[in-house]
Formats: sequence, C-alpha cells, structure tokens
Amino acid sequence: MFCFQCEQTAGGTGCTVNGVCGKKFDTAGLQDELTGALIGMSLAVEKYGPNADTDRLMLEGLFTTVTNVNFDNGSIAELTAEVRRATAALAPSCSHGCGGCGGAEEYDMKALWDADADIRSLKSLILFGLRGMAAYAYHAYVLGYVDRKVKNFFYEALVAVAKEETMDALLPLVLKVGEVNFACMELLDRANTETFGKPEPTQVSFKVEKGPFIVITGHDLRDLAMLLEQTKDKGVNVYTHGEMLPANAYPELKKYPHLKGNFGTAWQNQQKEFDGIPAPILFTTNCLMPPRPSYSDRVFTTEVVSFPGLTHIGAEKDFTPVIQKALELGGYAEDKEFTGINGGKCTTTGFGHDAVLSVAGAVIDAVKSGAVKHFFLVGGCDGMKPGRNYYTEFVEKAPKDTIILTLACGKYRFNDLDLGDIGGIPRLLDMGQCNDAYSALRVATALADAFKCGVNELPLSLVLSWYEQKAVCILLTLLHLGIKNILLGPSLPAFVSPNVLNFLVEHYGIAPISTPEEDLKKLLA
Ligand code: SF4
Ligand code: SF3
Repeated sequence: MFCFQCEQTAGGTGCTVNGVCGKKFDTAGLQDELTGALIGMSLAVEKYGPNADTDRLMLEGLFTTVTNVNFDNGSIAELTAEVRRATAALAPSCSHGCGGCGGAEEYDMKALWDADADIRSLKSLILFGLRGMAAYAYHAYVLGYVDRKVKNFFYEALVAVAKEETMDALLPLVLKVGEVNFACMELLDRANTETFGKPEPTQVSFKVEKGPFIVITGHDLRDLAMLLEQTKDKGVNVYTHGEMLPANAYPELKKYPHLKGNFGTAWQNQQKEFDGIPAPILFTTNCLMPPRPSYSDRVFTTEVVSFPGLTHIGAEKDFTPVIQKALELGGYAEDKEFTGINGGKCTTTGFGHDAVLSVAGAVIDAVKSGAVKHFFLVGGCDGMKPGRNYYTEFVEKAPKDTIILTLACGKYRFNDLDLGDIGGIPRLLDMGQCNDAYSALRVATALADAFKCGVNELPLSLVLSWYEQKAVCILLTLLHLGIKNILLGPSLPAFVSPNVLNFLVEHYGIAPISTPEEDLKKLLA
C-alpha cells in the first residue's frame, strides 16, 4: 500500500505496511481501486456527459476515501462495482469491445504514487483537495443543494489527474480546487442555514444528565435532525461530539429540548472517552478510529462511514437500533459533570458570519479605538501529535487585546477556556465546523471592505492546524483568495514536494509553526 494523505502518515513520509489511522493495506488497495474507477468514470463522462448516478457516486466515492471514514472492504468493493456499472451504462459499447468500461480505461493509482515528485505532489494536492471538497458537497447534496460548477469540476479535475503531466498544467488546477471549494463551502453554508436557520451564539454544557442518551459525531446536520426527530418523547437525550458541536447553535436543531449539550473532545480522544460510557455513539462522518472491543457493540455508523462488524444505519435512516441501545444501556444514574481539556464546564459556539456581522459596527469601532489590536484565526483539525499543545498555548498567550476566531475540531484544545471579552465582544469566537471557514472568510472580507484594504492588510493572522483532506481543500481556498503568511502545523504535508513548497513559500509566505512565543512576536510585529 501507499498512502500519505494525512498529517499522521508513517514517519512523515507515507504509510506502506498498514495505516497509522488503522486502515489496513488491503483496504488502502481497495480505496485506490475505487479512486481509479472514479477517474475512469470521469474519462467516460468527458465523452458522454454525467448523469444523476455518476454525480452521486462521485461524491460518495471520493468521500469514502477521506481519512477515518471507511475501513470496510465489503462496502468499498460494492461502491467500486457501482461506479463501474454507472460507467458502463454511459457507453454500452466501447472500442475495446469489453462492454464494461464506458470507453475509458480505469486509472492505475500506482502511476500517481510512482510519478516524479513534483507531479505527484501537485496531483495529490488536487486529489486530496477533491476528497475534502466531496465531503462538503455531499452534505449539501443530501439537503437537496447542488452547484453545477462544483459538481462538474470533480470530473474535470480527475481527468486532469489522469492526463496532465506538466507542472504548468497542474498548478493552476491546484488553485482552481481552492476556487471551486469556496463555492462548495458557500453552497453548504446556504444548505445548512436555509434548512436549520442561522447559527446563534449558544452556550453548550459538557454535563451529561442522568438517563438514556446518544452521542452523535461527525459533520452531518441532517443526520442529527433526523435523530432528534426520532428520539422525540422517547426519554432519550442527545449529545453532540467532535465536529457536531456547532449544531447546538442552529435554531431548527436547538429547538429540541433533548439536544442537551456536548460530550467529549476532539476525535483523537475517542477511544478513551467512549470506553465505559453507558450510551451508543453514532458516526455520521470522519473521524472514526477503530473502536476498541470494550465499546464496539455501542458504535453505529451511517452514510459513507463504515467499519467491519459495526451496525450500519442505511439510507432509510431508521435509527431504532441506536435508540434501543440507548434505552438498554440506560445512561448514568445521576447527572455527570465533564469538562473540556482545560477543565472548563462549557463552551460557546454559533458565531457564524451572520452573528459576527450583526455586530460588525462594534467590532470596527473596537479596532478603530485600539481596544482590539489583532485578530487570530486559530483553527483546523485536531490530532494525536503532542506538539498540538502549541495551539492551546498560542491562544492562552495571545494578548488580551486580541480576538481569536476558531473553527473545526482543533478548537477543543482551547474552547473551554474563559478568555473574557473586549467591550462585550467575546475574545473567543467559535465560527463552527471546518466548512465554516466560509464564515471566517466572509467576516475577513467584510472587515477588509470596511477598512478599505485587502484581507492581507488587515490586523489578522491565520494559524492553522491540519490533519485530513478537508483541511487541504480549505488551504487551497485560502491560497486561491491570495491570503498570505499562513502559519501551518503541526507539520507540513508529506505530499508537498520541496519544489512545490518553495513555490508556496515564495508566492504565499506559508511557514511552519514554531513556538507560540516566537510566532506571536512575529505576527504582532
Ligand atoms: Fe496513513 Fe493517513 Fe493514509 Fe491512514 S490516511 S493510511 S494514517 S496517510
Ligand atoms: Fe476534525 Fe476529523 Fe479535520 Fe472537520 S473531525 S476537522 S480532523
């Protein structure tokens, strides 16, 4: 196997025996085969045009290969077979006479992994960015939202992965992934806010009340909505986990009184946190870690998430087995207090672009009067590396006249800290999930307009953490928008070759994080 798509890749270069994430070598092979089949399907679509089946399979297929989503060989092989059937259906007769290839050869992923370092790097940036973007497009799609430009770009970019062999051809496409991902995040923002209302600043407790409960994790708000509806009046409470936390701020979700709060912290702590809780856990997206035997009978998956031996809730979305499990386990006998990693008992979320821009006047005045000196966007994915404490320290050490915007699961490093406020504006503003990077960009653009300058001229610095492929597409969006001097950690991606890195440093001033003290000094200079 070869896989180097995430930050915890073996030795910082690539997983070759089994994945550090728990993905087995045969599963990696099947994911490569699936990706090769999707590229083949794109080549056929180039000739014959897409249809509803190929559109859906493109999103499901790419999303399935995102880190910590699908470990189940059976479901991956079945999806690949579906992709092949859809491809064949595009062109019943082909030049080879095989009748099953849609007139296009599947792509052998070995050609990518063995390519020249720079070509491999650029193609990986495109492919991994597409995988992350597919997850966002998928969440919008299940809510009935599709953007033609986004939808068609998946095919176009995968064709380029198969056909283009020069840096000149691939480099613009890398940035185009960022451009299209901006449209995709905008689409998902619209899908979420038009369906569930505009997020409102909401305090979220970490306490678990006595009685049966369900923990739901991942990014899919629609799954949470359906679970809340099905658990209504059943005496079962629901707690968010991980990237589901911001769901507590959406009016159409928080209206359910049995959506009680948030359990646990970021994904990498799940094996410890889920062990021993008297409740089932439902995974709607990444990040699933191989469950320990001590709690695997309580873990359920849905959508493209799958793990051998776990109960999967299919498209009919009947959550009865999860609800039954919650009733059977019964929850805690008494209310139980939990805390965030710094000992805080609650957090506040819901500072999406509408909430922040509704107080834009106050924010602008605070900057003009000097009460607010600088904004930091400290966000992204969390992960295992001990060096990720950097982000906690950075936020703790940021001067009191600075505001921290945050998003995605990296915020669990500091979202229970009480940072106080500046003239009524909270110093820590949780904008939501990783896809809500869209909100951060909307706010940054609005501030730039108000101060009649570019985003790079604002007193704003981006200090990002990455782990999986959604972070890749977001980073590409930031580059597409011309945002400079981003600090990235805890380590730089293995799939960025030295030449490509030089390009990013020269044109965008990207740099690795160093120490909180040094970085703060540099950014505030
Ligand atoms: Fe390794 Fe990450 Fe790939 Fe898993 S997803 S196999 S940890 S590089
Ligand atoms: Fe976290 Fe997995 Fe990336 Fe949506 S849940 S940010 S790591």
